Amino acid sequence: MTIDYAEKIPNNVNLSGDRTLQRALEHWQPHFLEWWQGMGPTDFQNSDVYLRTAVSVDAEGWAQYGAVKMPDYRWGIFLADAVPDRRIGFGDSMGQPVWQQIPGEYRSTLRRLIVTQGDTEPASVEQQRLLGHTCPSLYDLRNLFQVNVEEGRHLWAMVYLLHAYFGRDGREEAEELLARHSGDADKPRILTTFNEPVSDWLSFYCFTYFTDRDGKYQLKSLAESSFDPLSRTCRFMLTEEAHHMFVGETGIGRVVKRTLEVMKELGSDDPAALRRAGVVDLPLLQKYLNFWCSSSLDLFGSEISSNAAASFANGLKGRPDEERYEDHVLREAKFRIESPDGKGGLNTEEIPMLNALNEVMRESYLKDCEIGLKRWNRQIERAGYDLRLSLPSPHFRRSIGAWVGQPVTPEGKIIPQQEYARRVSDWLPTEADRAYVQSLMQKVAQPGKMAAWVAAPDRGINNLPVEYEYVHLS
Ligand code: BYC
Ligand code: FE
Ligand code: FE
Repeated sequence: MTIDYAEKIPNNVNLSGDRTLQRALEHWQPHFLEWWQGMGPTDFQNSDVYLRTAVSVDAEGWAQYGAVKMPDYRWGIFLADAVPDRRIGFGDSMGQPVWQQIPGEYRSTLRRLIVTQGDTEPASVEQQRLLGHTCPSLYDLRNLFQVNVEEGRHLWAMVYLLHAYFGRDGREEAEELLARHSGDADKPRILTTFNEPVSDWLSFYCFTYFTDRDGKYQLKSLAESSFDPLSRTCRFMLTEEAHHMFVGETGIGRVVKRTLEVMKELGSDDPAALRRAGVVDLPLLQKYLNFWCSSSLDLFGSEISSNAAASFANGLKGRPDEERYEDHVLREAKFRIESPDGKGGLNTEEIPMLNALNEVMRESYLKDCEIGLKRWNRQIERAGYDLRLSLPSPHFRRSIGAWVGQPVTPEGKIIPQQEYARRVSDWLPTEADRAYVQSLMQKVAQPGKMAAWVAAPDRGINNLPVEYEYVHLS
């Protein structure tokens, strides 16, 4: 189904047929644009950026590429095509027809899920707003802006649901999505990771690798929802999400590649020598991986969660790729879970699977995270070095759930608090590490040129050469 671009708000939901909704969204639109100008990428608003814009929701040929000034980006409302006779795929009402309207008893829970999802999208744009000034290349600058405009569109996607299905409450929530700000002392964003600054490009690559991947998993689980408009909205958002994670995976891969080149030139893997040479030594990269992975693991919520149990049983939020599983009701299933006993040991308990669904999802997320690690480690192995990058244990540095404040190593070993305090600077970026990374962040803006700490990508965007002028600065 193609998208109607003639309308003020591009859409494929026949907005012109629903005057009330159209008016509500047209009222919100200038607030969004004000937010974009005030809280979105600083400067660059008059630059021509080679962006992709969704023009259809068909899996093939859904996007069009061309030079666009960001404020002119056609943000709009696009739902994946309806699946005829779609049935509820999990929970206690499995097999019944999906809902086109929200059952009254689930209204507040669904609103909370949609608001939480919606809150992350503009939060990420705010976190990344200064990065343009230190871009390592025009290719990267374009990718940053591509991610930013699409997160802006994901906000539109959730605002559409709030306006269309939640009446006045929904309109108020939509305004609040523009009023909370990442890192704000009084009105912060809802979830932890979205209040962390993303002030250098190494963090940006890690964020798009780990945090956008949480987005993938949460969107997949909401795509299973019995509330069909939510499902269709999330299914289309997932099409855009793949590129965000691509930016992260290839970004980190390019950092590794460049560091290995310099290691070879110097004939050394000494971090001090590598820092003098102006690249990211691999132990430093490992600290950034530890930081962003552990932060993103918090986004799955507590290991034991009655919210997750109720959302699943009621058909609001499923597991990612629900069809992979055999049991879709989970009234009998159990899950063994480990928690710290407070004395340096572990408690193992068996809990109802329904209550463990956040943990189940976190586990599948971590498996997905391994894919990039394998690629980067292959690069290191081929270069003849023994070091291997790894993911931290899900018990390391948690700020949500059973492991909060526990002294656990990245390998998952519980150690005495004092030892933890002594060794934590080996595992997480220190002030000095961050200052060093910041010192590498110098803007490179000639077509085809790359900053010295990152290798060029293997190929450009949409079959264009890497040297293409992806952003025409004005
Ligand atoms: N930070 O039972 P619990 C994306 C709260 S990323 C702060 O443990 P539950 C994107 C929780 O809200 C995807 N608070 O967890 C990526 C609850 O509070 P209330 C975002 C947290 O409810 C990059 C209390 O703790 N989408 O799209 O089962 C760029 C107890 O909750 C945190 C979604 O998250 C935290 N980390 O699950 C751009 C999907 N964790 O209600 C975009 C929608 C938990 O008692 N959200 N809490 O006040 C959800 O499905 C669930 O809200 C969560 C939490 C998975 C986040
Ligand atoms: Fe998003
Ligand atoms: Fe994303």
